[in-house]
Order: sequence, then C-alpha cells, then structure tokens
Amino acid sequence: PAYVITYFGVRGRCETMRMLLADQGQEWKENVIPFDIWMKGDLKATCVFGQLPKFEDGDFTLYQSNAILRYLARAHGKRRLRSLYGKDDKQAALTDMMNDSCEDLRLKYARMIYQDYENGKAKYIEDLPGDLSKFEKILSDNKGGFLVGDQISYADYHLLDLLLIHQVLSPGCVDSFPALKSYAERLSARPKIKDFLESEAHKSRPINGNGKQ
Ligand code: GSH
Repeated sequence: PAYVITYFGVRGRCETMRMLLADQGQEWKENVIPFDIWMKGDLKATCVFGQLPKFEDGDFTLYQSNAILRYLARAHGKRRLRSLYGKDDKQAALTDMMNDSCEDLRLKYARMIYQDYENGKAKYIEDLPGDLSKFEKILSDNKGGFLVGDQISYADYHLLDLLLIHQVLSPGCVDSFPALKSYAERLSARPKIKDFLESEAHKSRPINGNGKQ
C-alpha cells in the first residue's frame, strides 16, 4: 500500500484515520515504533514537530493527525464531489468546526489519562454529560444523520472514535443520549467499520500509551 502510518502501538491519535481508511476500502501499512526506540531520539529528530504520527502517501510526508484526516477527507468519498469534507465550502467549514470540537474533547481526555488519571477521572466522568450533550444536540437537530449534512465526513470518524473510547472509560455514558447512542451504533455497524472494529489489529491495540483507559 502507498499509505504508511508511523506511530506508537496504540489507538491514540491514529484510530480515527484508521477507521476512515478502513471504511473507504483503503489499505495501509503500520510502522509501529516501540517507545524505547523512540526514546533514543533519532526518529524524533527527523519529525517536523518532534512528534508522531507521521503519515506517508508515497513520497509525500505529513504530520499532525488532524491535517492527515483532512488530507484523506479530500482524497476519498463516494465521488469526488461527495468527499468526506462536505458538499461545498460552507459544509467544509462546518466539518472543520465539528472536528475542532472533537479535538478539544480529545485533548481534555488525553490530559486526564496521561496527567491526572488517579485524581481526575471521577471529575472528568462527572463533567462528561456536559461535553456529550453538545454533540447530542447537534445530531438530534441535523436530520441528515451525520455531524454535517447527509453524508459521512472525517469529523464523524473522529466523533465515533471518541464515543468508543469514552464508553470504555465510562460504560453507559451515552445511554442517556439517544441520538449519540444510535449514531455510534449505526456507524459501528457500517460493514467495513464493523470488520475493522472486530479485527485483531484493532482489538489488540491499547487505547493509550500508559495502559490507562
Ligand atoms: N498535534 C499533534 C497531532 O495531532 O498529531 C500531537 C501529536 C502528539 O501529541 N504526539 C505524541 C508524541 O509524539 C503521541 S500521541 N509523543 C512523544 C513525544 O512527544 O516525544
């Protein structure tokens, strides 16, 4: 495959792009970097911002997980006009807005997981309905069935990943949000996403690098 994902052996910031690729019928190669190799610093020194993931499409190299998602969003979709990035510039802007909000929640989650798990987890779970209710309202207001319009976008894969990892953190956390719950079930049941979620590759990958989830 032309696509190569270089990342640690975790779901982390890459499971969204993996679900996007799987759902779009794409193949990719995983270049898994053990953390002790990373700590030697040679690869880090070659990364533009000193971090992973790194994404390669042939001889084109990209960093920053959300830029990678947008690159793939422009390249895939049923037809070029129905990309994973909305139907027009306004839908593209709304898709970016949704993804930025997913990024906000991902950062909040990562901060708790990596810096404050023991003390902060309970408060995080207590506050979670406040975060989820925003997405619940968006999905129940939009009759198209997705975050934006009536077709899947790269932001939907991001939200799906967040919903899946939050249901591991706090089982049942979407149960009081009917739109979110059915959205997560419907996206997870898309045949290629279902196959991906049931794959050993996905199931055996820890969510986070420190074993917390
Ligand atoms: N904004 C970046 C993105 O979205 O790709 C964040 C990348 C990032 O935080 N990478 C972490 C990393 O490389 C792993 S998820 N950590 C190792 C290090 O900084 O040395």
